[in-house]
Amino acid sequence: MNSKFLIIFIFFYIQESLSLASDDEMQAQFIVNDVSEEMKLRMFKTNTASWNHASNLTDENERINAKVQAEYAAYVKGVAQDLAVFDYNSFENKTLKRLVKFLTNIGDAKLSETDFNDIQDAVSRMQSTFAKVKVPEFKDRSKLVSLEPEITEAFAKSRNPEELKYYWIKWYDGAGLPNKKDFFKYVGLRNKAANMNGFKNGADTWLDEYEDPTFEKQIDDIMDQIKPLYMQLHGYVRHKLAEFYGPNVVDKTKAIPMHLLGNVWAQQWNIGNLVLPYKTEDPDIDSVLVKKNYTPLKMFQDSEQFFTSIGLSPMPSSFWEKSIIEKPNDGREMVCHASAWDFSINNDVRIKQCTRITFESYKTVHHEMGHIEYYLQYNHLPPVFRAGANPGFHEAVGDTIALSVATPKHMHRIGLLDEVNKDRKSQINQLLKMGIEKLPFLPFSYVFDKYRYEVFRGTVTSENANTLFWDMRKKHGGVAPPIERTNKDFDVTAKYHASADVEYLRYFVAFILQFQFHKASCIKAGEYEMNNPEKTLADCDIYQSKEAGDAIKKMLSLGSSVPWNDALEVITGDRQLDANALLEYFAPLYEWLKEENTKLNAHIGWDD
Ligand code: X8Z
Ligand code: ZN
Repeated sequence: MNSKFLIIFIFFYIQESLSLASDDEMQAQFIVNDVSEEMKLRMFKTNTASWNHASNLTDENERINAKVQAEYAAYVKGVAQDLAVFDYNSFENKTLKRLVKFLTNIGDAKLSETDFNDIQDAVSRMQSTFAKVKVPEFKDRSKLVSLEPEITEAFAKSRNPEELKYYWIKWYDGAGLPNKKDFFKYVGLRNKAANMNGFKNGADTWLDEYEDPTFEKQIDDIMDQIKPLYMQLHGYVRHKLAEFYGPNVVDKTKAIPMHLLGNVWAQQWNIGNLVLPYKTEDPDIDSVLVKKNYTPLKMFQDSEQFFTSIGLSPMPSSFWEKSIIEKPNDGREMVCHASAWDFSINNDVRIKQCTRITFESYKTVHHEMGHIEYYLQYNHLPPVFRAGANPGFHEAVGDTIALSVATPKHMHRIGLLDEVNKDRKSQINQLLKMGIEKLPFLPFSYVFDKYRYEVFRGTVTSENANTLFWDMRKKHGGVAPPIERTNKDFDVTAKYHASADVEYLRYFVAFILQFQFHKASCIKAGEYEMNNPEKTLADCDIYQSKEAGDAIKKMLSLGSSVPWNDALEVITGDRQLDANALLEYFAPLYEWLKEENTKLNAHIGWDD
């Protein structure tokens, strides 16, 4: 084609594509562009107010934060009203359609000003109450201790059932009942906002983020799929605990008393030294970290080093200046629960974490840095698309990296282990450590939101709230509180995410997804081959693999601009959440547990 014809062709082509965009679409696009710029500045302001409050819980900071959040909500509401005139479903441009859909689905901002302020106040009060709980120390009752670090450490280290029971009761009493009134107030207002946005209730608002009407059913199916493996692990752990504590503390056929599982909520069991089947030469990583003089800073530098080794971004210098990586020692109250923040402009990203020198905390550092990498990879997108493909994606990134970090191969590479023992005993021990970290979390996270769905849906009421919570924890997880809890108690808000209004299904999704991401990255890194005992999922370390890093980067840089199935396909080739990668990872453990439980004559399941 000669150049004159080419120019005429291009001219007609442009005319044609322009005519495809209706006037409505052009107008909507104009508003959206404008909003994107303004929103970034406003987000910086609201996130700054939240950060100032969360890192210093004073009344003054709470007041300022509430005011700034209300201003932002009014702005978002105005934008949604301007865009409400368009029927975005008729838009040809898919991206624009998605942008307008997100900008008009505005959650609590839809409420009246009074209701908005009320729900904000209720959540803010719950979060502060949770963060400020202090309880008398077990040994010296004149001294007060907090969840982080003292109570967390007692659960991880103490093997005195009386001490554990004492802290359990003090903690749940302190962070539970005082928040009950605000919790139900918040539930009522969230349902009201849900109705105003066209949803049946708050449960549907949360589930909407997964953009698939069958999602709840898919989660139920995954629970069923992993149940046989979980039951074997549960039976084995209970048997070992019964041997250690004796029949007066642990009954070999009933739900496990949860205070013995190494974690305040028994969500991830931190009792490796009690249940590891084999005595080996492998050292305990907690003590290695201490011996090697690890500091919180060194942990964060290690994590950054891993991410950059696969070609992801280093932390900007402001990250190191503005993050809070240790619990401040100046008497101020702070939300210690770890979090990662995106201030939306100037590459300002930060982590706030009360880091301890333990392997558990080391893995949380990677978890948090995974959030930061997501922020950095999608910051070219308009602000409404700066989110995980679904909430579970955001939670899975750092955990995927931590799966590599936790391999003996990697720990040897970075000097945490002097040698790697490849014998079967070390391998089973390693899989069991991973098993008690990952598998109990599935029924825990499943129940945590199933329960809150039932609250939003009205089946759980203020009258039956507490017994139903523990009934569900027992039914799905086989764990029980150390003493009988009644409806005079209220225990769900003793977990951060219930007091702080954080949806929790995201973590269930992340615990399945991270194995899908791990498998896909391991294949790309040449570290995994099906049926090759030299290249298993449990052994794979994607450190320094640019191929794996590129695939992860591609997925992260999409943010929420496309449905999550598309983002998943980019890295794994799958379009669905799928527990098979997790089951494959743990397959040798499953076989071992079945054999061992038969030998031990361990009971499987739990009686009522
Ligand atoms: O809350 C978190 C992170 C912050 S997004 C520390 N996690 C859940 C929890 O602590 O309950 C990570 C795993 C589950
Ligand atoms: Zn997280």
